[in-house]
Amino acid sequence: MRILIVNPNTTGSMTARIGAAGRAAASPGTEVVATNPDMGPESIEGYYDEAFSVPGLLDEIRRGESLGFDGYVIACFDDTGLDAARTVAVGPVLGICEAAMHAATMLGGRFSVVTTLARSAPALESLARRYGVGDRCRVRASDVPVLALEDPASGAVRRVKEEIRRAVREDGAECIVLGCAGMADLAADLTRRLGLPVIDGVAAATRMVEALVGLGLRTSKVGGYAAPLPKAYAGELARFAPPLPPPAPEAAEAGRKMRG
Ligand code: 5HY
Repeated sequence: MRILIVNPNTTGSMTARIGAAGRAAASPGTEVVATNPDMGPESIEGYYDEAFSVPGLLDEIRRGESLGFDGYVIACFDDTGLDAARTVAVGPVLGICEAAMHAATMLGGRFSVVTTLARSAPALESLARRYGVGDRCRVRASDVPVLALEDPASGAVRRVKEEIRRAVREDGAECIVLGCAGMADLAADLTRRLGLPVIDGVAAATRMVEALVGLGLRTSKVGGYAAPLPKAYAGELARFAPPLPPPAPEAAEAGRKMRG
């Protein structure tokens, strides 16, 4: 099977690390491709960035459909554009927050999310309530800008680890969820060092998408995730108007052949 992981921000180095985490988690025989839009914010830190990352994200999902991908991961901890992405995808689409939070509830009672900036925390608290785990989840911010995680000299990783240790001490956290796709490469080492599950949503979502595809399950199209209705879009957004062009037959066929 083929899984497309979309980093909705436009920082290629982050996409590369996200792709490596997804490939490390995937089963043999599963091809994982990581991509990011070429338009939009370099990082997503709050509601405004999140809004402007969605058009580029949807472009990548549409491209994945034309290439015949079987499932998708949205690799931003805000689960950016998740519902809209599900309306244009046939296969399963998982957000890394949703996947990591549900994994945490299967491994422990209370868990703490350690994210980047404080401004990102309210959206994650809202997602925890939406996913039905709000009463078991504490969200902490490590006061680290997203792109500082791309700079080993920034001290960002040290600050994240310090906040994780505080969460274990002060929250009674039984699991830790890494609250940024850019933290994906910290999970294994921290799990060993801290002696409790430290969950990276990129890996969790990749394996969960594999499971759903392997069960032959796809996104439901009988309700809110039905394909967008045809209508006109004005101005610079005109190219996003539904009906979305059907996957180009040769590209879709090529995609199916690549699946093997
Ligand atoms: C993420 N931002 O996973 C989120 C994390 C955050 O660009 N990728 C981003 O801080 O909201």
